[in-house]
Order: sequence, then C-alpha cells, then structure tokens
Amino acid sequence: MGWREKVFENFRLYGVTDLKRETPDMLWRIERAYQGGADIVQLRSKELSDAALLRLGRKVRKLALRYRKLFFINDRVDLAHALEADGVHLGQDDMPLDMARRLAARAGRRILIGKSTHSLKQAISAVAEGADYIGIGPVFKTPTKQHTKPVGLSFIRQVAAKVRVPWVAIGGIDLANIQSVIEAGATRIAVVRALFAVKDPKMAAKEFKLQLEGK
Ligand code: TZP
Ligand code: MG
Repeated sequence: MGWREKVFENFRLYGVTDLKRETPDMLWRIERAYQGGADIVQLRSKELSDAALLRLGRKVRKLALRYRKLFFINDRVDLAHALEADGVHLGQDDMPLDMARRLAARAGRRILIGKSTHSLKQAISAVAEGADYIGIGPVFKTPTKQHTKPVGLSFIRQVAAKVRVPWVAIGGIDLANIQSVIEAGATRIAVVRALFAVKDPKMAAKEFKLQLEGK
C-alpha cells in the first residue's frame, strides 16, 4: 500500500474550503491546516472562476505532496483531473459517480470519489454506486450550507450502525460540539468554518485531531 492509500485509510480530519474570492491568506491557511493534522483538504468554491481555482489548486497540489496529505476538489471532475487531485467530491446534483469513474479510467487515473448524502437511502445508493467514502450531513444547522435540512445526531448513530464504507460527518461541527458527534459514532469529521475561519488553522486542526484520537 502506498502512502496515499494509507493516508486515506486512516483519515480523520477533512478540511473543506468555502472560497468567496481570491485572498492572499488562503494558501497559508491550507498549509497551516495540513501542518496541524488535516489529512485531506478539499478545494471548494461556489464563486471562484476556473482560472482562480486552477491558480490556487496548482499550489495546493504541491503543498499536499510536500506534506504527504491528500488534496480533493469539490464538484468538478474536470478540474480534479487537470490538477491531478487525489480525489473529487460529488454532491447529489453533480456528475453521476459511474460517469466520473469512467472518465478517470479513460484518463488512465485512479481517483478517489466521495459523495454527499443526506439520508440513509442516499447513503446506501452512494455505496452501491461505488463511492470510496460518503459525506453525512449537515449534522447541525450551518450557514455554510443553509438549504439542506440538518440530519442530527440520531442519524449519525444510524449511519455508524449500518454503513461500512468510510464516512465523514459534516455540517456545523466545531470544537465545542465535536465530542457529541464522536459519541454518536463518527470517527471522521469534515469542517469548513471551524478550520478555515479561525485565527490559526494549525491550532484548530491540532485540537480536532486530539479529540478525534481520543486524547
Ligand atoms: N456539506 C454539508 S454541510 C456543509 C457541506 C459542504 C458545510 C459545512 O460547513 P461548516 O462551516 O463546517 O458548518
Ligand atoms: Mg457539490
């Protein structure tokens, strides 16, 4: 097993960006997140142009290799390939998983594919479609994703009992409530604001990691 597979198999902390515009501190923030223990960083923006995403993505690609961490792209299979990302994360309304898989095969690349799910039915379908991992959320109400109803901790308990592929809890998770998510059965969490909208992502990542490792 190569280092990439090992990092994926053991990942616990997954940072997701919410880029509204190009800011000079974003690369620094991502680097600090990796340094503090984020295993995966996903470049996600509903607003940046392709050119801006590619500019930042090229730099994050290099950083991830330097730290031996994983680099994912949200929504966009084309950009994931162009940037040689380790993975792509698809939502319910993005390209179907089997199509993304076929495109990767045609390009001769192995790419990890994750899928967002908001119910047990969606989670089961994503597993059947061959997702390498699934996202479960939003766990709590969050301004980062306002139009999807929170699934709550009881759903996390159900997923912990039923889902056997790697899954990651996301949505409104921070250092004050992470323990409740862990107690519900999550071993992997994804965060936007609590990692990237804080003073120092490295310190936040370290704290998350300690909690996820039960220390
Ligand atoms: N998918 C489900 S919730 C969410 C996404 C992308 C946003 C989570 O953001 P935050 O800031 O960690 O609550
Ligand atoms: Mg999406």
